[in-house]
Amino acid sequence: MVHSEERTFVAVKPDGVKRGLTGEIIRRFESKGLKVIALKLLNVTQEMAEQHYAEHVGKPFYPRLIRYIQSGPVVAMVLEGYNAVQAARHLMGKTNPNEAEVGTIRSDFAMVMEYNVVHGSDSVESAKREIDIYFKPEELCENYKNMSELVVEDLDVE
Ligand code: IDP
Ligand code: MG
Repeated sequence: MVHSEERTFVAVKPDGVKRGLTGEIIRRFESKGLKVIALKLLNVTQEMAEQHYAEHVGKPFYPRLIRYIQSGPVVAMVLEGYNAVQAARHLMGKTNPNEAEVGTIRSDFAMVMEYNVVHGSDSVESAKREIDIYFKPEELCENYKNMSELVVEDLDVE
């Protein structure tokens, strides 16, 4: 990983997987230039769900959120790249699909806040925490380069 790169945790939520949107969602992140360095389909356990959404304990939508993330398999991934956290959030759009900008994943594929098809970390610290919930260190593949790294290396030189 070169200096200006960071990592983020992204997941296609159960509604996205069930609707067959996994490929389309990954394509958008890849096309942007983000590099997939870990990827798996899994069922989220109660313990993982509670860890992932610890910040939302006590909110009215919390019980539904915990049920939702366990309502089918999710596709979890780690994306690496320049400004990865913000880049992924920008592609996803706002939490409420009806406020998300047209052209973002949530605007294009979701109707309501409860089922907004994709998760993305909101900071580098959250990303580290969430990656640890979903992946073992050895599941991250760090030993290959994608095209966007050439751009990042150029930026680092300046
Ligand atoms: P984010 O996913 O855009 O980071 P958060 O505020 O972290 O949004 O909320 C986590 C998830 O909880 C959202 O993606 C959405 O699925 C759900 N959620 C958030 N706020 C609400 C709400 O007001 N009503 C119902 N569901 C919500
Ligand atoms: Mg969040």
